[in-house]
Amino acid sequence: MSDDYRSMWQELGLDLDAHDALLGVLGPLYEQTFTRQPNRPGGMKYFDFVMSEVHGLRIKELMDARQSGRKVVGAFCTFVPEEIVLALDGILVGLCAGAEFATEEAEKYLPRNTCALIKGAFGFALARVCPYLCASDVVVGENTCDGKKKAYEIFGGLVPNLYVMDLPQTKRAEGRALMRAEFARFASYMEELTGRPLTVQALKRGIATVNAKRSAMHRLARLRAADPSPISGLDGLLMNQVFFYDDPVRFTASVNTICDELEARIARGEGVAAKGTPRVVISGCPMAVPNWKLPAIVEAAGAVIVGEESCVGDRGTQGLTADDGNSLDELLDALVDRYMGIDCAIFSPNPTRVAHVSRMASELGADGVIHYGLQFCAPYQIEAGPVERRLEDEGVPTLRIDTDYGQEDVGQIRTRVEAFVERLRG
Ligand code: BJ8
Repeated sequence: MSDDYRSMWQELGLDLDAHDALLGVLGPLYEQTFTRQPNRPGGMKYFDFVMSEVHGLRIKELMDARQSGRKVVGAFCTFVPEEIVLALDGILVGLCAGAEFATEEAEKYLPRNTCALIKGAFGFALARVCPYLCASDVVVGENTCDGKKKAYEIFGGLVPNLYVMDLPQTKRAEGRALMRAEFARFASYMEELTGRPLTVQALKRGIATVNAKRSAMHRLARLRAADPSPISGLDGLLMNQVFFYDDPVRFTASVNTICDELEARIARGEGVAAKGTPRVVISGCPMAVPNWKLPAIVEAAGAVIVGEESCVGDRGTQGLTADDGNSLDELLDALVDRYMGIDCAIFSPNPTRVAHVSRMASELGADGVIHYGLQFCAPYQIEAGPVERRLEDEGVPTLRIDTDYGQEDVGQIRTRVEAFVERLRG
């Protein structure tokens, strides 16, 4: 990354030494995890470039957009409706932290037994190493699990611009009504922030942009059903991660370009691994950049990951929003229809998630499912039981991995994953 960005980072208020330390780890980790994979599709070069500039060029784009009067909205969760942000000429970026940083500092604010995702977000904020956080005009926190809900009460004291969105815990009519009211409140807030009125035409445009982005990801997901798989799980995950950072129109075009290439590969019978390689779906907690720990272990053990039932994956990209409404009320209702379909474990009960994992395993021809839970994440760790039981009953082998962002348990996880892959081969 160019040194020219240093003055930009300084202006953003980053701690340059700490930020250098972070980039010093991320660069080699990316190189070792991604660029050395065999048989990568050529189109992944675009994603390598995006990642190499994720703290550089993309941040510069955001700053230039702010200069021209656009607003940047940072969000931690897939429930935040990008359609509304785009309709008001804003830009939505993901803020979830997929690495541990300044954990000791974070633990001055949070109990040790808080999930790594929340601790990581605090660590990045306290250490001032996240340019996305600093470049955001508003940071949207969402009251989902208890950990996030209570953490935002403290996080509000660490950042000057936190907006908290309430979210339902149930899919009943009352839950839907709450989401509808909160989306309307968010739309009003964004109107005030941007000084623009939300119009039917603008919201239709926002919906069309996000639908196109999700459709491209659906196309990618379908292509990953081929055997041999035309793309590795690591690269599939990377595209799902970049989904939250890149310009949506450019991202959509890049995903479709790669899909063209994958279609040609499939037609030639080419893949990243031999036909018959054990195929795995990963299900559970979101894996934000640069959380590549478990997928790297799984693919190094000789399996190929063919799908992610995760918010950084199929749970986040599933469904499209109907755009045939003729009023803001109708379009907001359609947005709520789409977002209520997200089967996050914060919903109780949450029966569609179990069915979702099962359907993915069958449609993608998976030989097994690995349930990934972050330690201290009660919603997903508890839901792992019903997911496993349903899949095992259907004859799909499962493995449960509970871990965090540390490297201490890598050896132990590798041993368990290798044994699981052997079971799948058998
Ligand atoms: S829609 S999954 S992004 S809430 S890992 S913080 S659940 S204790 S991330 Fe999530 Fe939105 Fe749901 Fe998706 Fe809590 Fe668990 Fe931590 Fe979690």
